[in-house]
Amino acid sequence: MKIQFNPDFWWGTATSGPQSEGNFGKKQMSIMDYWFENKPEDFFNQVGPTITTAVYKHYSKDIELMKGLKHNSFRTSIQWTRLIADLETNKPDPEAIAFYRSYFEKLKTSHIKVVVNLFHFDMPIAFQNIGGFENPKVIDHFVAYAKICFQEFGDVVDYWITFNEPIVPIEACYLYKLYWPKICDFKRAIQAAWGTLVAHAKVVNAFHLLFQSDPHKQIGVVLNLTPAYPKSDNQADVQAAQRRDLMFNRFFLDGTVKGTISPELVDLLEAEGHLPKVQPNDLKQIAEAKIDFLGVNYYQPARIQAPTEIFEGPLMPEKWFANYEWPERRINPHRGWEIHPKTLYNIAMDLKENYNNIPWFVSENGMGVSDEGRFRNESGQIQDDYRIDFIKEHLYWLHLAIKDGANCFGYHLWTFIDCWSWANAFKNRYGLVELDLETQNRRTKKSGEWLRNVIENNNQIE
Ligand code: BGP
Repeated sequence: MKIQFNPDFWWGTATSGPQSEGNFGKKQMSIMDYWFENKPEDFFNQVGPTITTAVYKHYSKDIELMKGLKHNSFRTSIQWTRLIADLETNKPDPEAIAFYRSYFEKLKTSHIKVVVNLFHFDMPIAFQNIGGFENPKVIDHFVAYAKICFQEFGDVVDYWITFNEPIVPIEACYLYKLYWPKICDFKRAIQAAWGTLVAHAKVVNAFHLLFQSDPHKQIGVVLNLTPAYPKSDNQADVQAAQRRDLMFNRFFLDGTVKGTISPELVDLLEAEGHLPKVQPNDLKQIAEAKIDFLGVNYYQPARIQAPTEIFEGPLMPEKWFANYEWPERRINPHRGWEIHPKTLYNIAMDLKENYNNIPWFVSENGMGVSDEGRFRNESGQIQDDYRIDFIKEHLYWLHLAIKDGANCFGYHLWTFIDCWSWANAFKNRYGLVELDLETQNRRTKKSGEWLRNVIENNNQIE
């Protein structure tokens, strides 16, 4: 198998501020900080966001390492809770501005395109306590924060992202009690999802107004797409999969790429009396906010069947569909997630055919592995051939999709250096570079060297 990507294809990795910066400088408390302070037992080995890759201190050296691995692009996020010193007045912190500025400038002078995300699950607790994005006041604060980011860093950063995986906090904070504040309330979930979409749209519109004369400045969103495959061709299974797709993929995909909401989803929610409260200008803002590009995080598809039992109790999406375990699925035993690279091709064709072939890139894809120390060779380097195979298979399908007309311009792996993760902390390691938590030493894994060779070898994979 020989695959080749364009010379200008984006190669790189992604992380986020809260998962990599560490406990330095001043910071307001996010829901993650608050959660850890109050329930450390929820976190793997009781390790919270205070222990990370400490990028705040090490970014300069890390960027050198990135250069060595031939990255031409990289995504991270600004922490709202770091940048803004006073959440009431939206006053920024000069120390935080200086940190991000120096970090982004170092990337730029190293010829690494920097993609900056404004929100990666890190709602300030003070705002969550007044309803998060359910509350229009919080949306206004988010827009004010975004404008400060554009003003402060707009000369260094060309590529911006409003939200990473906006559906995840809806599921994790509002439906399934996975992340703080661990609410289980479908109506509030819908209101928070609506508020997130409106916040996204207002930020995109503000961005386009600010940079209208500069075609180099672009803004998009990162969505985790999980195509829903029905268990069978039976109408009930097919309908269940469609409903799951509407809720968990199409709401944000249609809302951000087309500026519309699917009428089927509106009907479903209306029938339950669960339509969100809509402010006078919301629909106009959403319709006007066309993104310039899309980031797709792809890990696994969803396998869906019709609900198997009569649903009782307060409404949950499970009234409409149930998960099912496809007997033929290949599972990553460490993370429990299905490995199905061909789905990346299917996503690409969907974007081509139904989303006006919007320019997009794979903004996250990766394999989380626990206890990776087992795979060291005599010299101590992690031999992660499983990760190389995982990447190869996904790139194979991506390359076929590009041949078939997909408008995909890059591939970012999750992640550069093993990083902290929500609740799972350092359980699942994803990095091209290993982090020694005791010493903070970094050591490139076999996969990092492999990817460097791909890029050096003219973007060619054997
Ligand atoms: C993605 C998130 C990342 C990261 C990754 C791995 O959905 O955008 O922030 O956490 O998942 O997740 P985990 O560490 O739970 O395996």
